[in-house]
Amino acid sequence: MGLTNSSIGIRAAASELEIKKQAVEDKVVALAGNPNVGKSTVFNGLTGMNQHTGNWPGKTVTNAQGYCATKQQSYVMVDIPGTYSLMAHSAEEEVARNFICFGQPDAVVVVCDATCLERNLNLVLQTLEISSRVVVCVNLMDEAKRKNIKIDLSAIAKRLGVPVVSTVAREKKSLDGLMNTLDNVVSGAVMPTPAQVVYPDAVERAIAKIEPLVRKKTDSLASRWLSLKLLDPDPSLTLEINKFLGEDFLRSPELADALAAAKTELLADGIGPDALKDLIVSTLVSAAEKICRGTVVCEKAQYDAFDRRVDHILTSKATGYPIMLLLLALIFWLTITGANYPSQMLSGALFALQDRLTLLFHAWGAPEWLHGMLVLGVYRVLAWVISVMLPPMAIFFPLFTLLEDAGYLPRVAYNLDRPFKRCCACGKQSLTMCMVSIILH
Ligand SMILES: Nc1nc2c(ncn2[C@@H]2O[C@H](COP(=O)(O)OP(=O)(O)OP(=O)(O)O)[C@@H](O)[C@H]2O)c(=O)[nH]1
Ligand SMILES: [Mg+2]
Repeated sequence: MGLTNSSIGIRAAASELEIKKQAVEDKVVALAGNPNVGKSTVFNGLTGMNQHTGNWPGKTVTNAQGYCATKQQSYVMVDIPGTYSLMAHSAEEEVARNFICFGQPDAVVVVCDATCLERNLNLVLQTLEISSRVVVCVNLMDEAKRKNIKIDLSAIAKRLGVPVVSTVAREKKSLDGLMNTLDNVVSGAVMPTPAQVVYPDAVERAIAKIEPLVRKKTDSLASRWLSLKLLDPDPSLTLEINKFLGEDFLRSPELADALAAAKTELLADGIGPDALKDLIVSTLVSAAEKICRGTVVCEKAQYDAFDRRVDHILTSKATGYPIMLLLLALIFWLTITGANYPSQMLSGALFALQDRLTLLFHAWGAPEWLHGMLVLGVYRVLAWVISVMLPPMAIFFPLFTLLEDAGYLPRVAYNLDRPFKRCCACGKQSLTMCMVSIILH
């Protein structure tokens, strides 16, 4: 675990990453993907670093960089926070979106969860709208195998128009294929031709109206994607676009007029701002569905029936909350009350040793100030800290890890998302709060 001030501090998500290449020919690669799909595990496997990993979403909240090299090429890998889409809803999703959209990486690896590939393709399709140098890394293949899910990777690659590789990120050897493919993409030996999502006619007409003007204004951002974003404005994204381009490019009267005309036409077709958002999302969802049709096969149609039943019990209103409260209360009780016994034993033993040390110092004829400083100062404080802090941590963290391995923590995050949202936070922060409350206790 690598919880540092830079990764959890108040400015963590907002901080921008300065890419530090070791050599000018280094290629910058973004590791993007949905939360909890193994991006940091891939990153650690490739770079030998120790980014925070764990079985719940939202561990990585800021970008991190590391280095790796193949025989052909050296890379700066950038581990970015998980995001379900490029329409960012939280600070860390903004960090991810900003790096993919404006970080100008030489390639983007979109790490996907093989057990729910269709849902993950939503982000893949959005990334393809921005960059053509994309490699799709279908991770957690061992889990897919366990669930009897068969994936025809080459058929998916054909439909997406970009290379698709499979990995089991916990096994470093399986990352070789990813790096070979990455070599081919960044060297130009493989030229991806990304599939383009086709939106309903009215939206396509609106894009066509403004895209030529957008293209005239900038060639560093994908004009089709940018046109779509102008039709469906997101204030934080508009701000980033202006920052990137160094101008408020909507001030161009020609573009502003064309945009107003396109929006009026959309409205005439009955497509207001909310309907446009829905249309974009539903088009992406059905495109992902089409790609997975026939290429992702679950041999057991009800392969996840048991998981779903357990999920329902753990996350439904009637049973989810009582179970969660009981479990968390039990863990806190075990940690707080249970720790009293080892705490007492430890403090008894450590303070008995303090008396011995005092006798020893007196027998040596050590001056009182030395005894006061070393025994009554340094040793006593250490003894207090160890006997108070060690037992609760030794109980809490293994129990928390047990819940994590069982996959229960994402359910806690899900259950608490709604109440946390009311306080302008999100459910996954509850997990950090649990850890912090034990540390503070
Ligand atoms: N079985 C299996 N587990 C994996 C694999 N790759 C990663 N994991 C596990 O999946 C969990 C999530 O991995 P992370 O690397 O933390 O995921 P992430 O995408 O960085 O997550 P966020 O930063 O929260 O978005 C961890 O418990 C990993 O050990 C894999 O190929 N197979
Ligand atoms: Mg991560």
